[in-house]
Amino acid sequence: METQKYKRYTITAALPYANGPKHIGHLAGAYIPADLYARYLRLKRRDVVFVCGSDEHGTAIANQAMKEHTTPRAIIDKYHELIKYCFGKLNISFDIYHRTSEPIHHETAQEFFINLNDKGIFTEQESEQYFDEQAGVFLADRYIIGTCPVCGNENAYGDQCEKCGTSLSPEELIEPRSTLSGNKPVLRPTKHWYLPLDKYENWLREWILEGHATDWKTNVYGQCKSWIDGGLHPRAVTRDLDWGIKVPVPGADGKVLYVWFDAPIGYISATKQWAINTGNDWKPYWQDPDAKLVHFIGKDNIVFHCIVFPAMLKAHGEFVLPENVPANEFMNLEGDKMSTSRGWSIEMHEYLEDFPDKVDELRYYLTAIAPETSDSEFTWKDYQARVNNELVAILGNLVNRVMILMHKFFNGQVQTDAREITLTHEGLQTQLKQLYADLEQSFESYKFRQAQQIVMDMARLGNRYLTEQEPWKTIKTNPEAARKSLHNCLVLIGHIATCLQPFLPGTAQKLLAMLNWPTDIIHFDQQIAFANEHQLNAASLLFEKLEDEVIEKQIQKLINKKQAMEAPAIEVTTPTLMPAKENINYEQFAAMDIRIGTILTAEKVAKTKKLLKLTIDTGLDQRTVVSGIAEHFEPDAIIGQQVSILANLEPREIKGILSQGMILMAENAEGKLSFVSPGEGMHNGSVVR
Ligand code: B3M
Ligand code: ZN
Repeated sequence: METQKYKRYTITAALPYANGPKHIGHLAGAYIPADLYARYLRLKRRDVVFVCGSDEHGTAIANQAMKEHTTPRAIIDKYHELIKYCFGKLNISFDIYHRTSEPIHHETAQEFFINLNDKGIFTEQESEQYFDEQAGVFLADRYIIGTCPVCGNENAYGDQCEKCGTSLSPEELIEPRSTLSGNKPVLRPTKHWYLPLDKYENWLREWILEGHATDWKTNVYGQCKSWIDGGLHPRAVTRDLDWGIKVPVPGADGKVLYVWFDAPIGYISATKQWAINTGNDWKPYWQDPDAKLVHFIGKDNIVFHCIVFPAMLKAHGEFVLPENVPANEFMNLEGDKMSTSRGWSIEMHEYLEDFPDKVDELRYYLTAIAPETSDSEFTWKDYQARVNNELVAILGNLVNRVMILMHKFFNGQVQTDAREITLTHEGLQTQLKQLYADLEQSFESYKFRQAQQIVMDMARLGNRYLTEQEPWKTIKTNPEAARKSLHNCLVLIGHIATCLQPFLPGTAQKLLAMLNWPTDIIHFDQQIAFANEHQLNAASLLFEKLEDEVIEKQIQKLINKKQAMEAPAIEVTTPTLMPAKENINYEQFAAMDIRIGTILTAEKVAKTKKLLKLTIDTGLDQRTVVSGIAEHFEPDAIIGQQVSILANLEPREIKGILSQGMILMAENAEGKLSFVSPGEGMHNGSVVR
């Protein structure tokens, strides 16, 4: 019996900002490791809740709304859906993917603030901040532009000059002006609430620097140490902004909670919502000392998860503290930093569009090169090599050989009696046992790269054993020996399927189906057993070899994307205004079922100039629509776009694709197209009439 210190596990993965698509670097940094850990714990029959959701407040959202000439609400609705869709497709097994715009989160964050405020934790301080007198609001840094004191760029932002990269504060700008009115802003006193981190310095020193010196990763511990040693200062937890959670105390009109105050509380609200959905109680997962709280994040979030949020939890007093924060370093791409805005990235949805059937290949590679101790690097060539030389040549090969031989020699029948449910080869048995022990040890210490290698070692072990035993030879001289060795291989494959579940959940399911085990999850302590005369299913290919062309195409695509980002395309136009049409009656109009939907995927239809193949979430379903807009929009640019769709248009086949409905477009006299998109808060499935 293993002794367990913790009764339940609360696993969180950083809430991604819903201000744009997320790339595979994010995936490797937080979401895959968190998923591996959560899946591992479930295989160990531990009580786990795994939560995440979209971070929908803060200037990141407001800035993106400004960039896209739309509202923050439209931005979060669009990107929340896209991000959630991608995580689902990538098999990230969240128990809930929540969002911080939900009322339950607003309430939870406000209660938290009130709790600390009532305890007298905060200090209130006045400071001077730029105010736009015409718009009547305080200006967040991004809403102020002016001349950069370093390079003279006349359009530098209050927080950064994008030309020379210098980070700035608004007071440094020469001739500042408001982006809202264009006027010169004035400095006005404003009051804010501060969390006095300085008062928690001693406690943090003890809790982290003494308490977690050996179990936290060195990169995490090191960052915490330099923050604490550098001296902690009070941090404002409120902002003058109109997008966010209202500060729930008198005298705070026009102020919202700082996004980093509300976002981590989002983990708690997500757990609350999960508990409501599933009939559980959320409290034990956050307040019971037997609960182990683990935050999975990227290294840029360390200070908030190791210092600020724990100080908030400590101040509140009723919550457990994170037991570990296994933050990862960054993953670079083909020799450069990954960046969505510079176009040097592989976005999750881009990968899924090109490789919808290679989810496990991506999961495998991202874990194989996970930036656990230092920055790592994704290259398409290395991805190809890992898939071909490891997944295909080691794992796929073992399974393929064993299945083929079993079918060839024994018609796929496992003839065994109940005594032979375990490995009959002692050497194999001992080695496997050791590998299991190492595997669990790796998981428990958050070494997922190593853990995955260990599962591959199981496959290597199988290949070696098979080569040694040569059942293709012994079948002629000693069929019983052939049967035994193949049987041992099958049992081993059963163990591999079990251990693969966290890493490659789709592949594990395929293996279980081949072995004809009718189960959706195999726990670690479960016996690998075959009934007498057990019949194996037909073998299917686990992985395909990746050809050079496929890889070259991806490298080219990356280069093209970056270039397109640097020089935006000019649209071709053909002016003519459509003449008025004849009247129709109301019934004819009412017969049309027009809905609001979101574009989930978009790709060019091969050998056509005009057509895009779109997947639309109509609220009713997800369906394919072929649309003649390819000359007007880049497929990647319209993912997540909300549109109006005529949903009950007779489906028809276009270039061999069944198109189910039509996207409504506005077209001006110059032939420019635009989507017909709704205003705020229109969810997919909303009716247009
Ligand atoms: N949204 C920052 C990020 O996406 C932030 C994380 C919040 S976790 C509570 O990197
Ligand atoms: Zn500059």
